[in-house]
Amino acid sequence: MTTYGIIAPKGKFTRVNDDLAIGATVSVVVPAMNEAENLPHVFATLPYWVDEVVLVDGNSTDETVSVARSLRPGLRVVTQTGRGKGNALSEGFAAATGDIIVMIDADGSTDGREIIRFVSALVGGADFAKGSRFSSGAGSDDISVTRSLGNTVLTTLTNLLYGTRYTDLCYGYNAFWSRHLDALALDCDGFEVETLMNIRAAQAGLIIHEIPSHERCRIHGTSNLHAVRDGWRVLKTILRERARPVVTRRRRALPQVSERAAA
Ligand SMILES: Nc1nc2c(ncn2[C@@H]2O[C@H](COP(=O)(O)OP(=O)(O)OP(=O)(O)O)[C@@H](O)[C@H]2O)c(=O)[nH]1
Ligand SMILES: [Mg+2]
Repeated sequence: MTTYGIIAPKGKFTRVNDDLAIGATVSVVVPAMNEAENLPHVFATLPYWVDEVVLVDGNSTDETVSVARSLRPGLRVVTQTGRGKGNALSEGFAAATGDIIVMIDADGSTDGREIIRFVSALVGGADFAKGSRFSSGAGSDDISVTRSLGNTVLTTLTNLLYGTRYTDLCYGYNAFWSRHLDALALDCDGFEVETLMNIRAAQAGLIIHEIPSHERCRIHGTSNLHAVRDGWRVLKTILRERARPVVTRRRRALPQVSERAAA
């Protein structure tokens, strides 16, 4: 058996298959608001080796919580105290206990069978594994022309302002080592949360890998996203973050030999 991951902070290894174990535990955080009909499909795609699933309930008025509990004994349920997907994710991340945190949606658009790609990138050296619907090998059954255009403009602006080379900005499938939660310092409420994560991960000097992902259509129900309202929030986030003082964790360049000799 091959073991990947040089650090096993909690001394636990997660066996992914007969040939592979990783030295880390994996939590999956799922924000859900009225997704009872979709959860059976979503949970069915989760790999058996995931250590913990945290469902963050947005005060659903349907059977989201009871359906989720019946599907997954041992499920952890967090009832969010604020409003919006950003608040839900912040509270879910804070509750998660895994070394690695993966975020997926509860509407059936993100496929749990892709989690291995994200986890592999992290144990292979990335700090932050960022899903993309537009990188090579990726796709979307769901995105409209208007949203695609808006996403392209916002992604390009982010790349120009922050020196990143992202191919996608507003996608809800990402994963990271939980030790970087402080660097992300999430403090937003709405759908701008992925943008904020992507910008702060870059500003903190994290090693970011884009992971090709195929976005599917929401299976049941209607989207909570409003393109204009939420696009505007994303734009404000991109511009506002420029003014924020940043402490990067990028290593300082090694001192010149002469400086070291003089020390
Ligand atoms: N807990 C919680 N979950 C939310 C909230 N808003 C959205 N979500 C969840 O976040 C995920 C993404 O929300 P969607 O409404 O599908 O929005 P989207 O995926 O950005 O947009 P579409 O591409 O149109 O589906 C889903 O699992 C929602 O149930 C909220 O206020 N609280
Ligand atoms: Mg969706």
